[in-house]
Amino acid sequence: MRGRFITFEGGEGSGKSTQTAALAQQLRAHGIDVLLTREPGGSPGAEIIRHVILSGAARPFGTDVEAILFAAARDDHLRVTILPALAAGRWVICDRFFDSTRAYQGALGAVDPQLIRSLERVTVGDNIPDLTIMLDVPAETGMTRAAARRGAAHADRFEAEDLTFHRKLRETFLDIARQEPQRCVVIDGTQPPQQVEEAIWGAVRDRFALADAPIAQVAAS
Ligand code: Z5A
Repeated sequence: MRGRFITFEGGEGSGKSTQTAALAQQLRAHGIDVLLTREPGGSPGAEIIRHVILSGAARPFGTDVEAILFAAARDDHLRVTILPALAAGRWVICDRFFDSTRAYQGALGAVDPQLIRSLERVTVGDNIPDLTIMLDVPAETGMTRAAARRGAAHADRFEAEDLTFHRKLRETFLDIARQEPQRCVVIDGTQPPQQVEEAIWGAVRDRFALADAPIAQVAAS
């Protein structure tokens, strides 16, 4: 049986890396084979493109070219990593996917929606996520968290954008969730990590009709 495909979206510092890892652990405790991956990246070819984009090297070519590069990375990631895992029955958790292109390059980068749709059609096609968790935090919170974590290191291509950019980004993700409520669940990411984890687990358990307790507890009861 094909595995399930779960994506996480949200602004920077919204807690995606923390929560994708927590969900993978929870699913594994339920006996589910999980592949944890991320975008841009997740395959050798896509990791090279990640470096080109996040270093800012592609910025002078404009947002259309950046959107095309994200799409090229996604195409490789899907073909090399995600689709084979799903076909083998594994569950795939991906930190960012096509909603990030819609938001960062589409809404914020002003890339023509028709180009965004065409890129989705040729890369993603019917491989739409079964569930998308939108981690929602105010832009200020996310930027403060990301800056604290970064320390003295340089901000990357998108971290360097200003507060207005990150506020608009948040609204764009919430708009996507409003437009596709059957796929997206918005989770309040301002709560302590353990509470965020429980809220996500509730959404995943309900969506896929999973038992509440891990396998070890079920077996012991
Ligand atoms: N991008 C794009 O433009 N178009 C695309 O199509 C795609 C991506 C796919 C990738 O950056 C960049 O590419 C991204 C969008 C763009 N740009 N930005 N900005 P990345 O992969 O390097 O990083 P990111 O995806 O933006 O995530 P992040 O900034 O690393 O943050 P996060 O994963 O959401 O959060 P975190 O690492 O789990 O947590 C951040 C800190 O907050 C950390 O110290 C945690 O311990 C702390 N934290 C986490 N949760 C909490 C709670 N609940 N309370 C308090 N503190 C917390």
